[in-house]
Amino acid sequence: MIESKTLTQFIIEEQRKISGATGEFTLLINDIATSCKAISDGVNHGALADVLGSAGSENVQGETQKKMDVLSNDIMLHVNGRNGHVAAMASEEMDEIAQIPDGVEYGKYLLVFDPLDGSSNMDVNVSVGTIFSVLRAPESMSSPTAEDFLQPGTEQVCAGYALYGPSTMMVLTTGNGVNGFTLDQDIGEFILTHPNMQIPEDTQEFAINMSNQRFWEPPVKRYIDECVQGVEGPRGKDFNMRWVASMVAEVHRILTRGGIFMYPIDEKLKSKGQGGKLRLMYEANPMSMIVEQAGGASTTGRERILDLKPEDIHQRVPVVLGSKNEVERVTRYHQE
Ligand code: AHM
Ligand code: MG
Repeated sequence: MIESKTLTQFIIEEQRKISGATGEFTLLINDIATSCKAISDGVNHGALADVLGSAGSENVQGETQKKMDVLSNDIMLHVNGRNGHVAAMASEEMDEIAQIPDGVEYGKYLLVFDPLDGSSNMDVNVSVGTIFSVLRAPESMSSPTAEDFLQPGTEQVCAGYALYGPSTMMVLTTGNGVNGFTLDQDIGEFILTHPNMQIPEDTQEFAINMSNQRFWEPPVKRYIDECVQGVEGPRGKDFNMRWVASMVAEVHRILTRGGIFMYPIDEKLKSKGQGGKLRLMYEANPMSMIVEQAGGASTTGRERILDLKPEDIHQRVPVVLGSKNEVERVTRYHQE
C-alpha cells in the first residue's frame, strides 16, 4: 500500500505539470471521488439499506426513478455543491440545472452527471455506475444558465465514471490518457491500478440490444448481420456478444479487452420523437472522451460525437463506440 498511488496524489502530480493551476480542479475531483464512495456504499448495502425499488416518482425523461437514482443525485448535488469548485450542476435526474447553495462561492467549473446509470440493474444486483463530465464555466460567473452548459464534448476538461461492480472503480481522463483506480474499501481511497488504459483497435465482440433489431436502420442491420454470420460470412471470423444494459459496465469491458458498443437510432426511437436513447451531455460525451483518449473511436454512425454542438441538456444521440477499426466500419456502412 505504501508504494501505491492514490487518486488524489495522481491528480496533484498532473496539476503540477500545468503552470498557473490553482488546485481548484484537484479539489473538485476529490469531491467527485467522495460522492462516488458514498454512492458505492449505498449500492453495496442494497436491500440492507432499503435502497432497492422504485422511488414512486418520474424524472424529466418520463422514466420511473429508482430510490437509488434519487439518493445518488442528492449525494452528487450535496457533496459537489458545497465547496465552491462548481458554478452549477446538471443531471439526468433534474429538468433544470442546479444552482449552488446560497452563501457558497461560484467555482470555475460546471459539472454534468448521470448519478446512477443503468439503475434498472440495481434490483437484480448487476453493475451500475456514475458518469460525469466537467466543463469550464464562463469567466466571472454569476447565476449560470442552461445555455452555459451547451458546449461540445471537445471542450470537456475532464470526463469519468465510477463503476459499482465486483469492485468499485473510478476511471477518468483529463485529456492526457485514461487511468483506472480501484477503491480500497479498507482505507477508503481510490488506488491507481489501471494506468494508461488502451482499447485494442480490433475486436470480435459486439454489444447491442438485439430486441430492437427489427427497428434498426440498414447500415446497423448489415453490420450486425455480418458479425452474426461469423466464419461463414464476409467477415470470415466468429463474433461474441454481450449486453449488460449498463453503459458503464459496457464501456469498462471495452476499455479492458476491446469491443464495440452500439445504441443506434432506430424506427422505434424516431416514432417517439427521440434522436437516440442515450443522452449526449452526461452519457455520450464523457464516454466518447474516455474512449478516444484510450485510442478508440466514438460516432453517431454519421458524425464524431465530441464535435456535436448540444442544443439541450437532455438531448439524446445515437452512440457507436469502441475499437477503432470496427467503429470506422460502421461509420463507412452509414456513408455507403
Ligand atoms: P439510464 O440512464 O436510464 O439507466 O439508461 C441508460 C442505460 C444505459 O446504461 C444502457 O446502455 C441502456 O440504457 C440500456 O437500454 P435498454 O434497456 O434499452 O437495453
Ligand atoms: Mg444513464
